[in-house]
Amino acid sequence: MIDLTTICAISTPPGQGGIAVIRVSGKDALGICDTVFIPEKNKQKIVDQFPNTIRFGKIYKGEEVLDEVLVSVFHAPHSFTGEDTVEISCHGSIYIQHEIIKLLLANGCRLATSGEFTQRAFLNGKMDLSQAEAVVDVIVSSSAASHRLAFNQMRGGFSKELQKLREQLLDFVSLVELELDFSEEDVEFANRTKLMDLVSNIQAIISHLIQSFDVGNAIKNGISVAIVGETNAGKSTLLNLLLNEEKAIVSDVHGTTRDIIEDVININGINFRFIDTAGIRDTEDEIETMGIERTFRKIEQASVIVWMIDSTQFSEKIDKIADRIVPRTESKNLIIVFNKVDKIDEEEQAVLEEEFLPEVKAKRIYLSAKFKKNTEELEKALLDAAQLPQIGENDVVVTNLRHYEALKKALESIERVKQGLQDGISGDFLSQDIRECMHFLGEITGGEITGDEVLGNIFSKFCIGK
Ligand SMILES: Nc1nc2c(ncn2[C@@H]2O[C@H](COP(=O)(O)OP(=O)(O)OP(=O)(O)O)[C@@H](O)[C@H]2O)c(=O)[nH]1
Ligand SMILES: [Mg+2]
Repeated sequence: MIDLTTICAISTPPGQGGIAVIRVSGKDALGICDTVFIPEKNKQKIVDQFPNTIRFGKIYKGEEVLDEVLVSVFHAPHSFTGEDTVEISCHGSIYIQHEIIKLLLANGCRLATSGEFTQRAFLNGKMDLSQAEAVVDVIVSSSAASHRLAFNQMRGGFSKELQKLREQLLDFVSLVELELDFSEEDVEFANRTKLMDLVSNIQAIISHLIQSFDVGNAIKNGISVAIVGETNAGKSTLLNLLLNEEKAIVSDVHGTTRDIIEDVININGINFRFIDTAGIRDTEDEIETMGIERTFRKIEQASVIVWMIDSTQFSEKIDKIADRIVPRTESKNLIIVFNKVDKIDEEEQAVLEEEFLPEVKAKRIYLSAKFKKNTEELEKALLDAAQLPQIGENDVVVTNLRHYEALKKALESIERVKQGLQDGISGDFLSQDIRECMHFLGEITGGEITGDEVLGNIFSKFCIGK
């Protein structure tokens, strides 16, 4: 059931800013705001104010003027939520913001719950669920790539793709079900080869969307890069260099880093999540051993591995570490970084270039983390290793785990349809599987979600005021 109470919340970030925006939405939004706002010029009420206009005036707390504000008015259904909406832009004082909210509550508003404005936009048909979810992604996007994906999804790019799929499925199921209606006569309206083509096409589109999740996830959450290697190789120095901040402790004591340290930075519009790890060595120290176990776990989880080697120290010890690192990086991108090249001469570097594990396929960089030499080359190697395809404005890439799960279920159903066609199973079984596939696709856009609990769960991830 749609709750029609008028809701209000501060939509700008918590704390003090230049200005703050308070949003009021619901059937009494205009009237409630009239109880606290008096415009500067004529005394026209907000309920009489033209929609999509802004007025200057004062907010009163009883006789006292609380603030000078701007009030923007939108009429249903032409607002974000689809309801009558007022946005009050006030000065950014925390006191003023809270006082205005208190006044609105006293005059009949209820405080909005997390994501309630967007939830209403969805319930009022202003956007489908995947678009509503993209609103959050747009808000939190922190790189050009994640912004582009989220924005495309919010504008309905993904929804259109799903709509096309559903239409194809509908064509398909209609043909199959038509046959069922005439089952006595044993006719075949749907040419089996044509059906097979159709189902293969749908399967390919769904698979493609599923595959895009790896890229989408990497863009949204950052590409994970584990910096690993022997103790004292300069891993923490490199992390600090990349982050441009003294995040990790650096010292010439072996075994300085014992836990995982990570942070995200943006290189050329792409977010990388760098993970500094405990140096690998044989040790009796219990805590250090636990740290090293974590290093190996991070190697498993990360998609790019930067293996750091102290160029001045490479010896038979390296083989032992190589045995522990190289087999774990087979399906990943490995970058070998020879660090501290400021301390070796050209001849020594040539030996490294020729003799260091020639059989291991990896990009090799000769770096001085301490003196910031060749860092650009490393950044370029990282961008190459990220292997992100160029994403155009209209490309659809799945970034949301819920969508990914639904697509996987849709794929299972469509694969059953394909198998069914091959096995010549009867039309009613085929139609059941096709309808199931449509159901899972519908879960993504929200058309097939009925439970309040599911919706509540999705919108609870939003912040209040959105
Ligand atoms: N000459 C030179 N010294 C460096 C370079 N990079 C790091 N160092 C020094 O090497 C020592 C170890 O650096 P760290 O960054 O702490 O090494 P780590 O790999 O994090 O070591 P653990 O945390 O013990 O595994 C420090 O004294 C650094 O100043 C470099 O490029 N050249
Ligand atoms: Mg360290």
